Amino acid sequence: MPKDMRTWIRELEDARELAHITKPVHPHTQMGSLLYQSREKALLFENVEGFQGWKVLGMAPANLRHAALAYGTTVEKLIPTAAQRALSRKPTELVSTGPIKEVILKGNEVDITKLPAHIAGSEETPYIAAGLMIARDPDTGIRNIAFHRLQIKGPRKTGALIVPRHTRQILDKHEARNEPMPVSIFIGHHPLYYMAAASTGPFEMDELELAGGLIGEPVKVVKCETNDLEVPFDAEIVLEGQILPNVREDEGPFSEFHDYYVAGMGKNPVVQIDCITMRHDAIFKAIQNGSEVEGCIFHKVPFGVSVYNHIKNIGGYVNLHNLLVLPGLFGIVVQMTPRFYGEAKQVLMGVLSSPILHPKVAIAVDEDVNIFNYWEILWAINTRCNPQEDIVVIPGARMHPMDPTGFEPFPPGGPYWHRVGGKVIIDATKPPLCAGEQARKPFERLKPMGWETVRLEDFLP
Ligand SMILES: Cc1cc2nc3c(=O)[nH]c(=O)nc-3n(C[C@H](O)[C@H](O)[C@H](O)COP(=O)(O)O)c2cc1C
Ligand SMILES: [Mn+2]
Repeated sequence: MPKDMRTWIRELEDARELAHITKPVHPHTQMGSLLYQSREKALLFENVEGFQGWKVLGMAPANLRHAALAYGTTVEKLIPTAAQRALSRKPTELVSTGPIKEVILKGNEVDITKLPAHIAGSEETPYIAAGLMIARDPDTGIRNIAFHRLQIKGPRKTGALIVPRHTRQILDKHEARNEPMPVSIFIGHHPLYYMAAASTGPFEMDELELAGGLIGEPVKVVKCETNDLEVPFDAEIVLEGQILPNVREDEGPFSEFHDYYVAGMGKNPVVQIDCITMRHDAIFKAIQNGSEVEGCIFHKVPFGVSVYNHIKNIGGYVNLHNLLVLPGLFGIVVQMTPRFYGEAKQVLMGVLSSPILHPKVAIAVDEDVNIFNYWEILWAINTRCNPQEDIVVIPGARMHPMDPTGFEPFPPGGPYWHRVGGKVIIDATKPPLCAGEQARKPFERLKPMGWETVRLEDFLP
């Protein structure tokens, strides 16, 4: 069964996870606040003020429970399951047409200011936040897909934030030749496409082939109208265009994943839009960013997967159970059963040094700590960590360029944008298996008398 945004809306509906908002909502003044508040339910706005005829889907996923629904699993099994699925790839299948070609607007017919893009934060202007940008390496022909925030700057113009990763590398090649970089941006699809796009792996990884692996069948693509890229045939909206070589304009501010506005703003690249293709009843996709809202969920799963698959092979094999990306996205807690002295520290170094730039605080806990309960993580740090040996600070490491605690030697907009600062590992595990029962005994958690047999609910009125 193909998966698209329509099947996803039905999945949410069937799981009673979708709220239909029929009262009028203005995307510039009200939608951001409603999305930010809706941590439990996905929202389908059916009456979008000022943009008649449009519907907008947001907070879908609103939380890890929704993400687990998209993967067909539970929150507890989400990262190990998604990590396994991320190893599979399916080549894309070219088809002649699809719903994405129902409406085709070119040249002066293009007006992206008519899209119901919302204003996310109180200091901002409208952004397309759910656009997945496709670009192709001019030397190898390898396709890359990534999220890039797009600030609407006119009927055919957006700004774009491009963190130095794969898209940036492809842009560098075009700019060195002073040639525009063709891009196609698809908006609105099943969340597994978004998860694939936010995955960071080797440069050769085609994220649409990964999306095929995640949905369990090849992604069907159609040719674009104005460039030689291909896009999913069943997306809601596609913007075709080009990034103008060596052009930079002010971009930002924008609500970002860590709950701050000042993130990457400055002189950033500019996209010229040449064509829009879409479904005749296209549904727009809003993404609210900020801590623990939709934008974070699209980070937490692919980042967790990438780090999980990276660390599970450290030293040949790690008794790794699970991990969780913490609020703000700069922290990761790993649940493992260390076998050797120093093994947890070695794994935590891997957490800080994976394809993912964000991790700054890496914490390891044992299998008896529920990582989905922050109370338990703090308990483990407080009771199983001896700071003089279990906390190590690594100064002067490359960190995420939006981490406000870091020093920024180069600003955004260029290939060397980064920040540098400290990172920390916190080993909150008890003595490893090799230490033996006697060494581990003081760390055995108490069990109240009658545990697991005497249940409170049987005694309550
Ligand atoms: C909601 C969301 C928004 C994002 N916005 C941007 C962005 O504006 N610019 C950017 O460079 N990366 C952004 N990212 C991160 C990239 O999409 C992600 O790191 C991706 O893996 C990069 O792909 P690449 O490694 O193929 O370049 C965003 C990720 C998510 C989940
Ligand atoms: Mn990539």
